[in-house]
Amino acid sequence: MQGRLIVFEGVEGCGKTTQIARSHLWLQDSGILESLQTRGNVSQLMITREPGGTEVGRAIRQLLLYPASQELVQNRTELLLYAADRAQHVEEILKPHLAEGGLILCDRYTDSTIAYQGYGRGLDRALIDQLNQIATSGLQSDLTLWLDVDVEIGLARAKQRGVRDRIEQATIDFHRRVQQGFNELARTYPDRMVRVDASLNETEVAQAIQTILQTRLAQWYT
Ligand code: T5A
Repeated sequence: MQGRLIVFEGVEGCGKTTQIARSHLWLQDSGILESLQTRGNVSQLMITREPGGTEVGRAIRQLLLYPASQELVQNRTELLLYAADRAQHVEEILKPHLAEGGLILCDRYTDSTIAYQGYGRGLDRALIDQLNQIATSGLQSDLTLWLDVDVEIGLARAKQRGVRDRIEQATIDFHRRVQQGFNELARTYPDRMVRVDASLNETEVAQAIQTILQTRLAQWYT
C-alpha cells in the first residue's frame, strides 16, 4: 500500500480550510474512500496542517502567528520556525501515515515557504530549498492544489473572520509577491501543482477539486 500526500496551497483566505473539509466529506460520503479501502489501496484518510499539525508545531504556530510582540520575529527566525514545524510534522505525522498507506489532505507544505519566505520576505531561494530538503528528508507532495484567488478577495474573506494573525497583517505588496510565488511555482511544476479557480463560490470550487481528485485517484490506484 502506498500512501499519498495531497496539499492545498494559496494566499490568505483562498479557501483551503473550507475545501479540505469539503473534500474530506466528499471522499467519505461518495463511497470513494470505502471503495479504495475495500480494494486495499488506502488505509486511513486524514487532515493535517502546517504550521501546527503536531503538539510541538502548535507551540511554534503560536510563536509565528500570535507572538506577544510584533517586533520579535525576524525573517530568518520565521523561516527556521516553519522548517522546525515541518521537520516535526514530517517525522511524527506524514511519514508514518504514508507508510501505512494513508491518504493525507494537508493544509500548506513546502510551497508556502517558497512563496511566503522566498517571494514574500525575499529570503534566498537556495537556502529555502536546502531547509525544505532538511525538514522533509525529500518527501514531496503527490498533488498540490493551488487555490488561486486575488489577494484582495482572499484578505477580505480572511478579515471577515475577525482576529487577523501576524502574517495576515503584512502589507498588500507582501501578499502580492506571495501570489506571484505560487503562480511561478505552478508554472514550474505543472504535473504536481494544479491551479483551481478559487474566486468561484464554495460549491463550484469543491466540484472543480473533486474532478481533479477523481482523475488523480484513478491514475494512482488503477
Ligand atoms: N506560512 C505557512 C508561511 O509563511 N510559511 C510556511 O511555510 C507555512 C507552512 C498559516 C500562515 O502561515 C504562513 C501562511 C499563513 O499566513 P493559517 O491560519 O493556516 O496560517 O492561515 P491560512 O493558511 O491563510 O488559512 P486561512 O484560514 O486564513 O485561509 P483559508 O484556509 O485559505 O480559508 P478558509 O477556508 O478559512 O476561508 C476563509 C473565509 O472565506 C470563506 C470561508 O467561509 C471563511 O469565512 N470562503 C469563501 N467565501 C466565498 N467564496 C468562497 N469560494 C470561499 N471559500 C471560503
